[in-house]
Amino acid sequence: FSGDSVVTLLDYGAGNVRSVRNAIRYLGFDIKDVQTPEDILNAKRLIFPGVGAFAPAMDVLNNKGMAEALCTYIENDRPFLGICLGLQLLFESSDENGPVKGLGLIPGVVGRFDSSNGFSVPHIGWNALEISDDSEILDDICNRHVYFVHSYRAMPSDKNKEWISSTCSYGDRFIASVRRGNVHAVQFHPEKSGDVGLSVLRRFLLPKSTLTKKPTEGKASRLAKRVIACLDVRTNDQGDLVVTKGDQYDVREQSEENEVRNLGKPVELAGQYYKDGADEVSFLNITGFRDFPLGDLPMLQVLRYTSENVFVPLTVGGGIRDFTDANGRHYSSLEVASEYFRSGADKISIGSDAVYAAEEYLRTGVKTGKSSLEQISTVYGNQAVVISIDPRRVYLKSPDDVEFKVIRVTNPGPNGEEYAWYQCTVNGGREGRPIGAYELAKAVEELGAGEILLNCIDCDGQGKGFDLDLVKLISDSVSIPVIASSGAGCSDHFSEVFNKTNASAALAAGIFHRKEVAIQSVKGHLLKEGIEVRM
Ligand code: 1PR
Repeated sequence: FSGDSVVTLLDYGAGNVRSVRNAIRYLGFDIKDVQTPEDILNAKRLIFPGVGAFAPAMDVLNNKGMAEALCTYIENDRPFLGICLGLQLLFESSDENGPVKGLGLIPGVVGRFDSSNGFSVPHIGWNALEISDDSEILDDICNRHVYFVHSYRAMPSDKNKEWISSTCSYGDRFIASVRRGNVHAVQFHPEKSGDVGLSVLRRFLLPKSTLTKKPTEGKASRLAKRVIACLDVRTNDQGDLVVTKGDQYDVREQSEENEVRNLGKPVELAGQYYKDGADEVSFLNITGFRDFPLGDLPMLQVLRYTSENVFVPLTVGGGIRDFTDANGRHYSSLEVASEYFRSGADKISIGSDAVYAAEEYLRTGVKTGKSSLEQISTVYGNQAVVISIDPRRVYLKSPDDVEFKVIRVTNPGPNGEEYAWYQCTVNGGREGRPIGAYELAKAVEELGAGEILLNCIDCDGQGKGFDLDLVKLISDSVSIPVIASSGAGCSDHFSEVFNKTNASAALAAGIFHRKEVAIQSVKGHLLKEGIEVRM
């Protein structure tokens, strides 16, 4: 390694720091991993992307003698950048599974967001900052959004005010970044904040003299509604991994050949959507329920390649469950998820397995901690676990016809039915289960899900708009963020779902793949309608 192009990275092995590595390499730097406390003391510049939970992170730092080295390094005003938990650990203590003692360099206690004031927890998404004058590495952000994902935050006080370089408002006004001399830490994720985030890293890594201050642009003021591009991926009949798209989950052409629809290559399309301004990209491995995903190496490869050039959050779903292969080797769902995370995913999404877990939880009232959802959220945090719900609308004559949550529908059914319930399905919509979307959403929230991806089989691929009755029902019932999905056909459908429901994000597939509407025009439309988006 030649001195100036090397960044020392403190990765204590508790989770996925692949995106930070990718961003550092993308900016032209080499990475030296910290192996011993001396590596910290000898670093020219150190990046500390904290992942996982506070207590295990402090345990590792203490046990490896790194806590002391970090304190010495920071007290000597050496170039440091902490990210997310890498900011929180600098404080005196955290309430996360605690109180747990932190490094104690900054006065204050890290506490959980309060969801009782109507704000979804975790705080997931693109938010605006209030930046102080001498923030330095934040100079390019100006009035643009950066990406946050966390349930805990540090609060400003008289005792820590000298450290604060920016704050962010989400229910509370919390500390978004700190700075003292050459020591910086940010609560948001620069490696997931697109161009704006890369510029934060660049400002930390490059000598000040090579940087100029950019003119102010953008008008971020609060949490933005997210626009997500979704890629349903599967192997076609020729054995190639393709992006496909169904009509009500049927992905085969209505032709004699009955081929799987091929709408493009996953890595290329994801890269395109990133450039077009997608706030997140989701991959759903739609045949994962029958194929074992770790046997599906192309999908892992897709994630690896995509994450090298796409610096917004990536979600991957499909086939996350326990599995025993033909040789009798058992893989836990946690191993499957870990492989997805190692390959570049920021969040994983669980469909079928979450339905079984919720059914069991509702039947027994016991949280076993053994379901894929519980295990993955315990290890990686609930912000990393999305539950994908695939419901089908079932019309009813009377609200008393079923034991599940029934709503009065805006548009009556084919026989004039005024009511409906939303039946959950598994295996890509192939099997209906005895549980409704409402019951499922409430149960998975209790089991530790961080977000809900709410599809609707009836609306999928129809281009007639989201199922507003369903999105309203679910987004009013849980305090975790809800992503509305299925049915977007034009920009108006996005403003409609944001104006009429509490959805935090809206996801679309077909209209983007077929280039009917560009992501930027959806966002331009939302902006004109007074809905905050990241431009
Ligand atoms: O059950 O954990 O293996 O996960 C399987 C995952 O694959 C689930 O998230 C499930 O939603 C998804 N899936 C399974 N089969 C299909 C299919 O289409 N045959 N795709 C499928 C679901 C729904 C959305 C779609 C939106 C927007 N796709 O992701 O992208 O409906 O489409 P639109 O904008 O074109 O209307 P597991």
